[in-house]
Amino acid sequence: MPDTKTVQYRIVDRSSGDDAGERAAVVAGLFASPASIAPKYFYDPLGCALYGAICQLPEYYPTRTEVAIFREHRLAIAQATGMGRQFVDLGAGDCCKAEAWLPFVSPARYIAVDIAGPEIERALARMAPEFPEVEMIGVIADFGGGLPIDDILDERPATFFYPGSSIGNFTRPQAMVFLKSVHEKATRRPGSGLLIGVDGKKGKRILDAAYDDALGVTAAFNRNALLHLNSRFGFDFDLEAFVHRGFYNEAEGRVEMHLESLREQSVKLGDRTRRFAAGERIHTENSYKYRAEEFEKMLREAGFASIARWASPDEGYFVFYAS
Ligand code: AVI
Repeated sequence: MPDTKTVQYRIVDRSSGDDAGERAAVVAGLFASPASIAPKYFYDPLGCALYGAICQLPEYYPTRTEVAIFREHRLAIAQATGMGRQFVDLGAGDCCKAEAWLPFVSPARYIAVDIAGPEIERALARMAPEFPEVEMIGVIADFGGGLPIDDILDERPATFFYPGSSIGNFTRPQAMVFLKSVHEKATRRPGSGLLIGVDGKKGKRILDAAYDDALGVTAAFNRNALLHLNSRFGFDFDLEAFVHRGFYNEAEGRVEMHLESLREQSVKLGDRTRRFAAGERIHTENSYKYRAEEFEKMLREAGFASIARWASPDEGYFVFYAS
């Protein structure tokens, strides 16, 4: 008998579809000095799996710390956000973090937004039968340049959920643009708010280890960006010729990840060739860390007037609900 169960979710593809434009932007980033690769290129299927493994590493504390805050304060946070709303999961990935919230906030709609299409599709197929009363929508989008969901949201209040300290992967100006755009969407739907996880500033030893773990999973995650670019755009990066660097830059208040060329080498980027000197780095990610007051100030600057905060016992990780 064929499986006749109704599909209870839909996927909206808001990815650019402009492969040539994307490729040109990647090549321009690689030819710049210093060279860079946008962190979105971490998240092909293998990169998503590696990120899942990172979240389980003993050194990588943010995920388990945030989960512990959510567990401990579940009812108070659910009370702050309210029930029966639209629950908008930004950077949803495998949707596991949001899944734990659904029974407590009983949303009318769940909207999962992520650049990794196969990942959200798999997650919604898994979740839809568990929550038949919730309308489920997956949106494939890179929301670094804005949140393309105005026509998907309806007029009901929305909880914008941005966990995992992903806000740290934006520069401060980009983070402000993002917070203002969420605030603007929230204002148009009274009763809405932003539930966000933010990693705090802490000692260099802890941060260095969190982004350069003993098993080398973060190194694999970083180098996989090269593998992804090779398969997506036909480049010929030799993965063994680049080494992972991940460390806390205290002056900038951010963890930086780079790929460092082990020797002088040439890489073919289609019809152009990029020469790398020994020791030259490709900057692949920033992960900004914030003091609680610093981030609260940004939320106020973005227009949020009411801010609740929950912290880990060591005050090293924060969850805010801003409305
Ligand atoms: C997704 N993001 C919040 C992670 C972070 O901590 O900046 C990505 C990551 N990079 C290395 N490890 C984890």
